Amino acid sequence: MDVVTIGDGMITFDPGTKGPLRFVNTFERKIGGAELNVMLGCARLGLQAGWISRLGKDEFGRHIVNTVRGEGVDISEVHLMDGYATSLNFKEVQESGEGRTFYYRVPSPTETLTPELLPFDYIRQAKVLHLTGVFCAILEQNRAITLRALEIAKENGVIVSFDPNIRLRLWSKEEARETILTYLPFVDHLLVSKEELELLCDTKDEQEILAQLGRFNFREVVMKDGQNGAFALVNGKWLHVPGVKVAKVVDTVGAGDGFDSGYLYGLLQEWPLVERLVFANAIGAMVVQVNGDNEGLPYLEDVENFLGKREIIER
Ligand code: KDG
Repeated sequence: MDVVTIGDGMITFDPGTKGPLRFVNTFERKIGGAELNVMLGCARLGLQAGWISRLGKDEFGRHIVNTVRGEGVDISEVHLMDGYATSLNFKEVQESGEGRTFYYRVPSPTETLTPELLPFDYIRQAKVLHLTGVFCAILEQNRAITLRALEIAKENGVIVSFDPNIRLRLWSKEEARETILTYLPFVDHLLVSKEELELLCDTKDEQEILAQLGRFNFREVVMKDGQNGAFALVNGKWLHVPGVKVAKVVDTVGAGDGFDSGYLYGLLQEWPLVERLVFANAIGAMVVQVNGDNEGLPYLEDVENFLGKREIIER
């Protein structure tokens, strides 16, 4: 495996109309989940991606597994659990375009995972372990699983990338900070947003943030900044790699996951930092032009085409 992850997967219901959810009568059924999105992105780029998960043994669990398998993600460590319902996520879109998310994880089937049940060899043989803050936010017991996975990776020379992906609908700022700070000593590549960095460091002061980051042993810290692109910490200073402006932003959900998949692809090709960030920015820009959490994740040739490196003749 090039990259493996651990996370919940969910059915995402997109409303057919705008406005309060109680008046929405039709929904489109899609799939989502931060870690799952990253693996879909990696698989579309041609990486061998593996997903460790637990879903309900129900029609929705089967649908997710079939879709993910069809996309080429390894699902040998995804199990459908008797007596559990697959997690759901209903989206509400207000007239202004602002959205709200309603999670139904009652509880998440990942509740059946324990540190002892983690597939040791599966993690050990991977080149990269990619984890995010969503998995540890949804269930308190998942925090020990995350820690165990990080230990396995470190003990076996697996590169660790981590995206805090802080969802304040899932946990408080304090809980997120306290938990994620215990993971950072294991992290090689931190893929974070500016807001998350400020939350984790509990300050907006740039110098203080740099000082706090300096206490860890990161190989790379990458700060994602949406349409503005990304920043990487090089010799104590932020190096800016501008993003790609898109004519129309349709849906920003999943853009960060797309960015992560591009970054991981570049990392595994051993590309220089700037090339990695240009590629990752391009994927973020492509994802926001399509509705859905993962529908806009491109194939490799699509990114090359987007970046003007390859011409695709459409007709
Ligand atoms: O990053 C996008 C994800 O957040 C989305 O696909 C689903 O909200 C989600 C979650 O909790 O993983």
